[in-house]
Amino acid sequence: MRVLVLTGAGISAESGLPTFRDADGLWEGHDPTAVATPEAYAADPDLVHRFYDERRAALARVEPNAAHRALARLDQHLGDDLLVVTQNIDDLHERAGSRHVLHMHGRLRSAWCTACDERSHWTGSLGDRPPCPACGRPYLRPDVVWFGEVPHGMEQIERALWAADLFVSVGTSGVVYPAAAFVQYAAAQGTRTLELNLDASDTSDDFTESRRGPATSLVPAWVDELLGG
Ligand code: BV8
Repeated sequence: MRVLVLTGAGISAESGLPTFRDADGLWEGHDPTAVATPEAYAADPDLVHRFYDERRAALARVEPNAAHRALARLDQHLGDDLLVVTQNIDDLHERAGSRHVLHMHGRLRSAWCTACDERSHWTGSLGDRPPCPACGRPYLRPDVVWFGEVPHGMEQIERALWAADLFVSVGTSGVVYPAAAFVQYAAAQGTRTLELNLDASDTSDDFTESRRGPATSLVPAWVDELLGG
């Protein structure tokens, strides 16, 4: 049984990390989708660094939840037959024990040097323009995929979608492309698709089955079902 699980901000919500569309969905009065762009970074790098420095600091204060842990348990059983493609830039899947994770939108705990192109593990702030560990120059940016930039791992994701017997989406609003189109790609080749989400999403109608509820109850229950209890 080959499984591809796509996760979004909703799987980390119960760990205390706000989703993009939480409540008023604003950060310092800005629409996050307007801050997560190369244009915003060019126009006001301090604002964009603050946006990511605050989220990177918050990440140190939260833990994986039962949904992340259930997927890690599934990883132990399925190994290479499971791929978790996450839109999230937090590292909660890895901290829960998942080993097969692809961050298609990058990672908060990574800094990318625009001078030498090196990526470095990073847990501190970037707003004070620290030197790149590889080249020493002060040109580190958040290693995340902004709107208008190309997501990571698209070829690997398309191969995994093609091979999957089951596509499961957890905690995503189905607004952002190309991730939002994965369910149509899977359904077009007859793959069974399952949505586990708190609310209806933009793509709920495209799923074979859609279950409503918090990830910390839906995901463990689904993993038990898949592994036979
Ligand atoms: C690209 C990293 C070309 C940074 C992010 C017009 C039409 C279609 C597309 C476009 C268009 N104009 C522009 C585009 C393209 C654009 C796009 O899709 N824009 C949207 C706004 C329309 N996309 C891009 O630019 C992408 N690049 O297209 O390049 C290309 C394409 C293919 C191949 C090659 C090249 C790049 C997009 C990446 C942007 N970066 N993140 C950062 O994090 O700061 S996106 C960011 O927002 C997240 O990563 C995530 O993807 C998205 C937020 O979505 P969700 O994760 O779903 O979170 P959200 O808050 O929306 O929803 C939470 C859900 O959880 C809700 O449904 C809620 O009900 C549920 N939930 C809440 N609590 C719980 C829960 N569920 C369960 N339990 C709970 N407790």
